[in-house]
Amino acid sequence: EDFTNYSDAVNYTITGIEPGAGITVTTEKAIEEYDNLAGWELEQGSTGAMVTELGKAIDNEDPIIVTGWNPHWKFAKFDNLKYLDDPKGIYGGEEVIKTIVRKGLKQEKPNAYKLLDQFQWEVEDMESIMYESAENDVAIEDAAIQWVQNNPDKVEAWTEGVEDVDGVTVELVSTPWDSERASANVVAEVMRQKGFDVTITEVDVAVTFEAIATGEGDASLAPWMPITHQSFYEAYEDGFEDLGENLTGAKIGLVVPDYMDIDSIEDLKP
Ligand code: PBE
Repeated sequence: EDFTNYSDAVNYTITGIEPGAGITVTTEKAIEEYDNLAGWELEQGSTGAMVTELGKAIDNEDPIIVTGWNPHWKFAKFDNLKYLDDPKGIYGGEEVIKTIVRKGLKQEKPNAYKLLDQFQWEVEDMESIMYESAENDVAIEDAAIQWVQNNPDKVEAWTEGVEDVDGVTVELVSTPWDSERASANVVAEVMRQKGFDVTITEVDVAVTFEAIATGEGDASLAPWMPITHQSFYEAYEDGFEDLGENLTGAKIGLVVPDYMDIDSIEDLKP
């Protein structure tokens, strides 16, 4: 048996996540652009199912190729994962996560705008909430509240010059991944402490951008750029204001266990 023929073993299938994810769109593009991926398929489902499949494969030392990203706790849970090189640069290099707000927010809710504009944190901050939730079975909401309590210096920087308010509503629109659930819940908690009445609505990537562009939602901390959500961003960019990065050092790509003897997307056989 030829164990180096991973393509056959995985049935020419990449194990993906939700159909609406940016990484799903990007991977469809990779399948088109890499000649050696002609005839390959992206199996779509959910992040949970992907992680389950990945865990099973690793238990059996079976080959598997998944759509992966950082920050995510799978890299801590499985310490043997690697990104495949992407010589065509389809998945880009460094990704950042941005804050976008609806037009008019600055005039109508200046203190909310100021806080959102000042929010920015590090990969390690976001990961600590995700790990706490995944490893200790703590709800992201609770892990986020705990993080806010443990990080007064950061909270102080984000709230500098922000006045207390009395029940001003803020509608945060977010995507359903742990990374964005962490940022949304942290910012929501900090805003609540300043007197805002905050709701978080979790929707698809496309709906996130649409909601901010139409003014249905006030803000989102969820856009991954410049590659992951590029098509959504460009479709709606006339309708929102971009407040810049809230996190740098994110990444997306194709991920495999390191017992697989390949390094590049181009090593996959057609
Ligand atoms: N992700 C996590 C999302 C954004 C955050 C990379 C899975 C995606 O849209 O692909």
